[in-house]
Amino acid sequence: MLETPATALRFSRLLLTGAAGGLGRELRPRLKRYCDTLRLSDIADMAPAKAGEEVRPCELKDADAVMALVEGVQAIVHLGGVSTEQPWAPILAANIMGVVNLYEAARIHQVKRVVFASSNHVMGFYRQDEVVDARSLPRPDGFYGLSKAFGEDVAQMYWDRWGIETVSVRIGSSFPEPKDRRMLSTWLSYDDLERLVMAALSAPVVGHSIIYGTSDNSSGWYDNRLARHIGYRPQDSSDRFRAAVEAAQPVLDLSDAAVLHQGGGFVKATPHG
Ligand code: NAI
Ligand code: 15L
Repeated sequence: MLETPATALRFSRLLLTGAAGGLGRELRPRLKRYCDTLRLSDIADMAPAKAGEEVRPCELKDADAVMALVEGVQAIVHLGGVSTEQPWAPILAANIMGVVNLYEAARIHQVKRVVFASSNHVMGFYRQDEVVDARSLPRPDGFYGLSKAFGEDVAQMYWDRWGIETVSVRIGSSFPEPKDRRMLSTWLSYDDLERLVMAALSAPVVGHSIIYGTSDNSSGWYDNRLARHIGYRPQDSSDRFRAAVEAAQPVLDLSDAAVLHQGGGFVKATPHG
C-alpha cells in the first residue's frame, strides 16, 4: 500500500470486478482508500464485506446480473475474466460476452470511466527486440490475447459512440517478483499497479487510451510516450531482482519461440491445455 495516496481525488462508489483474483485481492484494500464505497464482484468466493464495502457475486456472461451490478457506480476497474490461455468457451463467456455486458451496463447507468485490465498478450507475437507503442498493430498470441484486443475495441467503440472513457492497461506481469528473464522486462509491482490504476481513474481527459503496465525496469519493449497524459510515473524497478533471476536462468535458447517473443510461453500455449 502506498504511504502517500496516488491522488487526492475521492470517488463515491467504485466497482472492482475480478475481486477474488490475484490482482483483485491486492487492489481491494488499496482502492478502498480512494472511495466512500467499494463494490466488489467475482464468481469465485470473496472475503466478507468490511465497512465501506459491498460484496456482489456476479457471472460476467449474465447480462441482467451485470446490469444490476453496475447500477450506481461512479467508475469501474474491470479485472474480471479469464486471465490465461484457455479453451474458447470460457474466454467467450467471460472476456467477450462479459466485456460487452459490462459496457452496455455502463452505458445504461451512465458510468463515465472504466479502467480495463488488458494484457501484454494483445502484442505477444512481437519479438523482444522490437519496441511497440499504443499505435502498433495488435498481434495477439492466442485466444486470450485476442479477447483482450476485442475488449480494447469495445472500449474504443463505447468512447466513440457513447462518450464512455476507458484506459486500457496492457498489464505486463504483475506479481510479487519477476519469475524469469522475460519478466525483468514486463514486471509491474503492486505499488506501481496502484499508481497506474489511480492515474487512469483520475487523469482529467483520457478518451480511450492505451498504456503499457510495467514498472520502471531497465529493460523492456514498451514505449509509453503516447500515454503521457495519464500521468503514470512508475517508481519501482525489476532491477533489484536482476542478479538472482539471471543466476537462476543464465542460458536462453534462442530457437525457442517463447524466448524470442514478447508474449513468452503464451505464444505456444495450446487452447486445450
Ligand atoms: P485472476 O485469474 O487471478 O483473476 C481474475 C478473476 O476473474 C478471478 O477471480 C475469476 O474468478 C474472475 N472471473 C473469471 N471468469 C469470470 C466470469 N465469467 N465472471 C465473473 N468473474 C470471472 O487474474 P489476475 O492475475 O488477478 O488478473 C486480473 C486481470 O488483469 C485479468 O483480467 C487479467 O487478464 C489481467 N492481467 C493480469 C496480469 C498479471 O500479471 N497478473 C497481466 C496481464 C493482464
Ligand atoms: C497475463 O496476461 C496473465 O494474466 C498473467 O497471468 C501473466 O502470465 C502475464 O500476462 C505475463 O505475461 O507474464
